[in-house]
Amino acid sequence: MATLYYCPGACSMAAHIALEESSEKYDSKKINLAQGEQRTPEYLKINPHGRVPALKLDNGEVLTENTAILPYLGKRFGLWPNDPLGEARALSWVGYFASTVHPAHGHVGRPERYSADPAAYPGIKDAGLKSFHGYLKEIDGLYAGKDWLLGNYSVVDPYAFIFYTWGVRRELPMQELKNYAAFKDRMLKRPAVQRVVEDEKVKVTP
Ligand SMILES: N[C@@H](CCC(=O)N[C@@H](CS)C(=O)NCC(=O)O)C(=O)O
Repeated sequence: MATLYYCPGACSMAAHIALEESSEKYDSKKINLAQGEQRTPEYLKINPHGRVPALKLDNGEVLTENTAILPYLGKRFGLWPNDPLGEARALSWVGYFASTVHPAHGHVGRPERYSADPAAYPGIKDAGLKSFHGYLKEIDGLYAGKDWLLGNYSVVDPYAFIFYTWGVRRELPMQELKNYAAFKDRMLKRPAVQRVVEDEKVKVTP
């Protein structure tokens, strides 16, 4: 049985939703990031990067990074396009979310990674929040006229859903993003998403 290492409300939520969407049994282990559990020797043996998500497979091998875990789960559970161009489009969004949108938010939550000078933190956080908000507006535009980013529901959608909840957490005016808010409501109609939101106690509205 696969085991997901995750933290409530973190970017591991997309993999959590994908697993919950499947009919397969899986195990899950909470890693308390606020208490630094990701840096314990025990967890670093699982994921030497000291981050969630990590997915231990049935054969004991561990996959790390959303860019690997989400396509893997998507292909396993029919939540991934199966034509070459569709797959390239999916990878394009997963890459963009992981390498651009998520790091913008990282500036808000972890300014110490970007400067040794605490006096610089407010400026880093402010710039990160502005960039992050700009990316959320872009995602809002992506969902105009569509239920799901790639046409059919795929692992890319739970990934986009996470950033909506982070916008709520940062008190950004998320209701102004009409397409994104409607997408969030569609996500919340899915029983798998409801179970994960309940388990992770995620705030989805301002
Ligand atoms: N590139 C990684 C980033 C993972 C990541 O930064 N996860 C955050 C939670 S959203 C984390 O584990 N943070 C703990 C820390 O920074 O110490 C991925 O996309 O999987």
